[in-house]
Amino acid sequence: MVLIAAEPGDLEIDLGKTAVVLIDMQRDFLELGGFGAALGNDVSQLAACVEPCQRLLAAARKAGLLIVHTREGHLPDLSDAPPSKVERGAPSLRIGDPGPMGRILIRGEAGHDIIPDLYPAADEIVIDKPGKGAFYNTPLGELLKDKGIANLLVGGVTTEVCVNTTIREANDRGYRCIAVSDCCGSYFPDFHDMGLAMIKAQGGIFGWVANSGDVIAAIQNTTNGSTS
Ligand code: TIU
Repeated sequence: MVLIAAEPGDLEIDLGKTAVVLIDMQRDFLELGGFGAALGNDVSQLAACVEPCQRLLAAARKAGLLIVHTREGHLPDLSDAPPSKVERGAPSLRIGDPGPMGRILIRGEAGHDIIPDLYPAADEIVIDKPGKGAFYNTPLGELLKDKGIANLLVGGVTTEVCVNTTIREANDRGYRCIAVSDCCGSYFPDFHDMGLAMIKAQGGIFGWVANSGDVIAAIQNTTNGSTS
């Protein structure tokens, strides 16, 4: 058992029942020419969470934690993409359109892949998801159940969209979710802050929020974790 300094209160968890879940750290969201940019977003806003995610991943790998990466995207024939999603808004490129990194948000295309800095190791799990939440229409729930996982350390993009949706789905399924604050990123700083605030409000209505320094210190089972 380790104690993680968190809000709204410190949390004691069994690391043997804990997984790191990195949400959608894909070129389509973090790089120019992908889905995020096509929606009109400033993708440079997401760069700050990459390095903390690298540190979290390194600590988790060293400690032997279960590591799950997710990717949002659709089959080439768009059979798993609701028209209401494809037709939404007025993006410069729609899901399935050809872009500089291949077809936008389509599995197997360059843009759909995870950024090189956070590339999954061969033994890590990669969950392809058609929705914003990582449990909807994916094998994630069964997989976590099989592995006896009870706690999720969650980072990724974007804080208020896929990270929040996944944490809400996980919370309803009985998982203790800890959003690792600086490992999450949003195109909108205000939404990032409120996305985290909503998780930890009301006594932790969806879960807990902790920074990567404190989480990594707990994983390493040290006591000098209060860095920021
Ligand atoms: N647009 C936006 O903020 N996010 C997404 O569409 N997907 C994820 O958050 N991964």
